[in-house]
Amino acid sequence: MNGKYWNEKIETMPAEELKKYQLKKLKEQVKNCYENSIFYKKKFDSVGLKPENVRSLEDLQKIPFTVKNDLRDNYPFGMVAAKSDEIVEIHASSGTTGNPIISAYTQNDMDIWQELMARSIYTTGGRQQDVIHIAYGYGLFTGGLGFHYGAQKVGAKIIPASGGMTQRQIKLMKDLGATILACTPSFAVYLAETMVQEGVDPRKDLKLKSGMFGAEPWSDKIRERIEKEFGIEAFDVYGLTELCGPGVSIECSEHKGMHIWEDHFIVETIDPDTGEVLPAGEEGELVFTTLTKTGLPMLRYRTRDISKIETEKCKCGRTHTRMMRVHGRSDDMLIVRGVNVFPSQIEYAVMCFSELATQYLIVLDRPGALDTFLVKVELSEQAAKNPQLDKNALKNSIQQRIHIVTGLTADVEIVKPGEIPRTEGKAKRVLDLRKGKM
Ligand code: DLL
Repeated sequence: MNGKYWNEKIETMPAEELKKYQLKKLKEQVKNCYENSIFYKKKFDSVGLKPENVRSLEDLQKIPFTVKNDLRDNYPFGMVAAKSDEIVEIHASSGTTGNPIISAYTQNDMDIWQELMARSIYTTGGRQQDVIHIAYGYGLFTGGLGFHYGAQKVGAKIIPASGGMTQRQIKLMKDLGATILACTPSFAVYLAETMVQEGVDPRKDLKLKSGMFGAEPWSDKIRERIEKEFGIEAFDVYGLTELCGPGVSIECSEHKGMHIWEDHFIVETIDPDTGEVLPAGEEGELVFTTLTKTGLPMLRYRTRDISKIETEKCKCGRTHTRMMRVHGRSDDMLIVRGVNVFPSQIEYAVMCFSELATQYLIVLDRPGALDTFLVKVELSEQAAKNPQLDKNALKNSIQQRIHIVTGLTADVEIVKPGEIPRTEGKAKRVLDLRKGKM
C-alpha cells in the first residue's frame, strides 16, 4: 500500500513483465483444470489438446470457449477443480429460471477476491478513514459481500445496508456519515430521488465523496446526473459471479475505462457471431480466463458483455489493460422490426433531455404481424411543476432523438414522476410482451 496504489509493484508492472507473469500463471491454471476438473479434461480431450500444448499466451486460442450453459449443464459441481471440502463459500447469479449459475470459492479464491476488492476500493480513493455504505444486496449475490470483504481489508468502517428500506438507508447514511456509496447506479438514482422527497439535500446533508456503481449497464449521462445530484465522483466497477463477482475491473480517477486486474485475468474480445478474436480497440464480446482460481476456474469464458479494450498506458500509471463501459449484453440486444437495438441506445436518447428523470421502460409487443415499440419516459419533478412545458413538443423531440440513434420510430409516452416502477437491485428496462407470440 503506497499513497496512490494498493499494490504498486503489480499495478504498475511493465506490460512485458506482466505478460510473462500471465503466461506462468496460465500454464499452472491449464494444468490444474486438466488434472482436477472432469469437465475441462473432457473439453481438452475432445480437441486433442494437452496442457503442455499451451506454451504461449497466443496458444490460449487453442482452448475451446466456456459458455454459460456449460455451468448450467454441470450444475452444481461438475466443473469444480477442487475437492469438495476445499470449497468454503458459494455465491450465485441472479438468473430466475433453470439452474442458477454458481461460483464455488476455495480459501485461496476468497483471499484473492478480498485482495482485488480492496485494490479496487483503494483505486477509487477509499481509505481506512472512510465510511462505506454498501447497498448492494447481501446473500447469494456477490455485490454486497464482495464489497464487504474488500472494505474489511482496507480497514474502512462498513455499513452493510444491503437492499431495501430506502428511507432507513438515507437516515443511516446521514447519521453515520457515509463517505462512499456502493450500489447499482439505478439504486443510486432512486436514493437521490427519495432524498429529495424526504427533504434531505444529498449535497449538503451527507458527507459522501464518491460512489462505486456497477452490476448493470449505465451511461455517462447517468453518471453526470449522479455526480451532480450527490456532489460526488462516480466510479464504474465491473465483475461477474463466474469470475469472482465485483473486483474484475475498476475505473481509476482518469475515468477512461476500467483497469482489468491482469495478474488474475486474461481478457480477449471476440466477434459474438463467429467467435473470431478481435484486435484491441474493436468492439466485441469480452472473454475472460482466470489465472489463479482454484475452485471453479474459467478458461475462455464468454461473458456476453459487449465492450472494447484499450491497451495504451493510462495516465494514472497503472499498466493493466482497460475495458470501456459495457453498453449491453449480446443477449440483451433487442430485435425490433428486424433492427438491432440495445437498451443503452434508448437510455442515451432519453438522457439527452433535462426535462426527464432517469427511469425509462421499453415495452415491446406484437398484437398483429408488426412489432409495437413503446418507450415510456418520466418527467423530472421540476419539469412536472413547469406550467409552460409543451409536452407534445417534448414528445416529438424524444421521438426524433430515438430515431436518430436507432433508425426506428418509437411511440413515446411521457408519464408523471415516480410512475415507472423502481427496483432496489439491478434495473429492469425492458418489458417484452412478444415472447410466445413469435
Ligand atoms: O453483477 C457482480 C457485481 C456486483 C459487479 C457489484 C459490480 C458491482 P452478476 O450478478 O453475475 O455479478 O452479473 C454480472 O452484470 O456480466 C454484466 O452483464 C453486468 N455488469 C456487471 N458490472 C457491470 C458494469 C455482478 N459496471 C453481469 N457495467 C455482467 C455494465 C455490468 N454491466
